[in-house]
Amino acid sequence: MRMLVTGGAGFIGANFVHATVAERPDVEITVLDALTYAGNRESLAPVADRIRFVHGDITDGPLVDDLVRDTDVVVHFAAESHNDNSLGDPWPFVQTNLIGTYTLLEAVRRYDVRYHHISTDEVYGDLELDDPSRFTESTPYNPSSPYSSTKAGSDMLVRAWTRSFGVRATLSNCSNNYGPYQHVEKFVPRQITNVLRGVRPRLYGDGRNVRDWIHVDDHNSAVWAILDGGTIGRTYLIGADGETSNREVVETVLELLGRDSQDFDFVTDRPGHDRRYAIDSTLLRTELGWEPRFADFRAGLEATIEWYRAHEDWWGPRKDATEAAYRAAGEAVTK
Ligand code: NAD
Ligand code: TDX
Repeated sequence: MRMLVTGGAGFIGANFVHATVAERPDVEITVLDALTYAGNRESLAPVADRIRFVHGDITDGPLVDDLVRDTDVVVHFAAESHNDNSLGDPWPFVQTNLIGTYTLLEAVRRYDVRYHHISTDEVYGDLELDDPSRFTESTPYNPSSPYSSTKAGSDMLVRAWTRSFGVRATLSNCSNNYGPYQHVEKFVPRQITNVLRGVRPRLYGDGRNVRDWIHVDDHNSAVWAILDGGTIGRTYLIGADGETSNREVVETVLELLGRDSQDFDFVTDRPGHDRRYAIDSTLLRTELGWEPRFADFRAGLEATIEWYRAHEDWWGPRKDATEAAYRAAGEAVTK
C-alpha cells in the first residue's frame, strides 16, 4: 500500500509514521510536510531510511496532484494546530486548515484515492464542568477559536466532498494528545520542560479547565482501526476516558519530578478558553473493537517526562523562542 502522510514531521504525524514503519512493513510511506515552526525533520530521523520525505505545502495544487496521483491512501494530519497562535494570527489557520484540506480533497477526488481526515474534539465547542454529557458523533458543531473553527470548516468540506462527489473518506475527532515529539508550546511538554529548566509551570485562568487526555499511540492505533475497518463517510470520535483538570496535570508533573506539587503560577487566561472537553468513544469501540493501551494517565505522563528528560537536544533549541512568544503575547503571572 502506498500512503501519503501530510504533516508527518509534526507531533502526531511523526508518531504515526514511526508506528506504521514498525508495525506495517508493507506500507510505503511518503511524508509531505512544509516544515513550519511546528515541523521537525529530526522527529523522523529514526525512520529516515524507511520513508520518502517531500518538503512542500499542502496548498500547492500541482505538487499535491503529483503526489496523490501515485498513492493509494492519504492520511491528513497537517494543520496549524495551536489555539494560542490562532488568536494572535488566524490567517495561517485559514490557509492551511481550509485551503490545504480543499486542495487535498480535490486531488483525492480526481484520482479516487482513499482519504482519512484527522480532526479534533474542539469542533464541538465546550462543556460545563458539571455537565454529565460527553461529545458524541451527533453533537452539533460549535467551535470557539480560529483554530477550532477552521478545523470544523475542514471537516465540513470532507463531508460535502464525500456526499456530493463520492470521495472515499473517513473522519476522526480526537481529544488532547500527549507523548513524545510534542512541540514545547503545548501544555504538557511546556510544563515538563519548564520544571526541567527550574521554571514554575503556568496555569491559565483558574486551572480548573478539563481536557480528556489520550496517549498519541492510542490515537494512532485508532486511526489504523479506522483505515482497516471504518465505514466510508463515517465520523469516529477517539478518546480514552482521560478527563483531568489542568491543575491536576501540573501537580502530577511536579510530583513526578520530585518537586512541591503547589510550586506553580496562575497566568493570564486564554481569551475564549474552552472549559471542558469529554469524548464518548463508544462507536469506535463497539464497531471497530478499538481499546486504548495507555489506560493509566499517570504512567503515560511519567514515560513522557522521561522522554523529554532524555531528549533536550530535540526540544532545547525551540524552548527559548516559544517562551519569548508567550511573553510577547502578554502572558503575565496573576497569582
Ligand atoms: P503539529 O503542529 O505538531 O504538526 C503539524 C505539522 O503539519 C507540522 O509538521 C507542520 O510543519 C505541518 N504543516 C503545517 N502547515 C502545513 C502546510 N501548509 N503544508 C504541509 N505541512 C504543514 O500538530 P499535531 O499536534 O501533530 O496535530 C496533527 C493533527 O491532529 C492536526 O490536524 C490537529 O488538528 C489534529 N489533532 C491534534 C490534537 C492534539 O492534541 N495535538 C488532538 C486532536 C486532533
Ligand atoms: O501554558 C499553558 N497553560 C495552560 O493552562 C498552556 C500552553 C495551556 N494551558 C491550558 C489551556 C488548555 O486548557 O492547558 C490546556 C491544554 O492546552 P493546549 O496544549 O494548548 O491544548 P488545547 O488548546 O486543549 O488544544 C489541543 O487539543 C486539541 C491541541 O493543541 C489541538 O491541536 C487539539 O485539536
